Amino acid sequence: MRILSLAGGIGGARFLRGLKAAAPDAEITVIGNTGDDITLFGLRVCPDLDTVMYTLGGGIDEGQGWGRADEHHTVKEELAAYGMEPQWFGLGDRDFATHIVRTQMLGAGYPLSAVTEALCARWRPGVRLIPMTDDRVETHVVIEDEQGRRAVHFQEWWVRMRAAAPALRFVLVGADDAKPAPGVLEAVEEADVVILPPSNPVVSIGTILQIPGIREALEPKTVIGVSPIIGGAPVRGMADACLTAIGVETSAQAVLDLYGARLLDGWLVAEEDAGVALDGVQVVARPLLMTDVEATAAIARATLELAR
Ligand code: GDP
Ligand code: FO1
Ligand code: CA
Ligand code: CA
Repeated sequence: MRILSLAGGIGGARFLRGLKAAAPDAEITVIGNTGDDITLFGLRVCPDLDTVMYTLGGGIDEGQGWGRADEHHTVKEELAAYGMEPQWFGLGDRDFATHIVRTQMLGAGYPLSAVTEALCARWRPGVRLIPMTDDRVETHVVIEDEQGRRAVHFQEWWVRMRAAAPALRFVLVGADDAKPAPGVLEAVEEADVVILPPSNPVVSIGTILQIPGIREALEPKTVIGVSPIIGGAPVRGMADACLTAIGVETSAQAVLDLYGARLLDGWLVAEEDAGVALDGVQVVARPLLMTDVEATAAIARATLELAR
């Protein structure tokens, strides 16, 4: 069986670990979000691609959910000693090596998809991980606070401000001219089932769907989504701040309505959200907490059953 999944960072990566356990013989392709990407100290950092790669490859800091296990921060401390900014983004020494390899390859002319494949040759994530696009796109956030109205990089809003400044809107800079990375549309075409994992519906899944051609390619496929919102709140992170910014309520029903019946064929909600419904979409209520790999595999099995 060929399974295609979109993915953001932590939510997507954890779901994929369960999916691999649930479907060990499946060929899994993952389209990763690159809207979170940022250039720091001259290095290109791709947080969501790395979170998927490290989580599935066994290198993730499990407690934190992003970055490397057994990490040290000597380089960060030394940069800070020079007064280098920003100091609000925590890059570890082991993680730095990934960004150095990536930046060197990008500088030599390799597209991000080829760079990601090269990095995955080390991590062997057990899935084919493709960035949504090789073109440079970045999510910026229009905010308004004491300093007035301005746009900041998504990471500055998310990490430095902890999403405290209300977002007026998100802009995926570069999206209009971006093309799906090589292999993306082919993987969609060949997929027996497409999964939208419980990733952020706005700045992870919503971002991937904004790359021209991807949403249109997905619509005719069998697409099953897993709600990242349980009982009116995100399980972790600040997805509520993102949903509010685009005028969508933080509920499993509202995210279902946002994705819509043109895209979705099935929607998994938590048991406390039973009753959520939309014409043309089959809704099933199941335990949706990814507490461990076995619980997550059960969620993944439920998505595959819904697809049948
Ligand atoms: P990020 O890029 O690291 O923010 O990760 P994603 O976009 O892939 O996923 C973030 C979303 O995962 C958040 O909105 C959470 O609500 C959701 N999430 C995290 N853990 C769980 C869980 O155990 N169950 C469900 N259903 N959603 C979860
Ligand atoms: N998230 C944080 O909250 N603080 C950080 O300092 C931070 C550093 C970081 C470094 C590398 C990386 O791959 C991810 C990192 N993240 C950090 C997570 C990252 O900001 C994610 O994009 C967000 O969790 C939203 O998806
Ligand atoms: Ca992310
Ligand atoms: Ca469909």
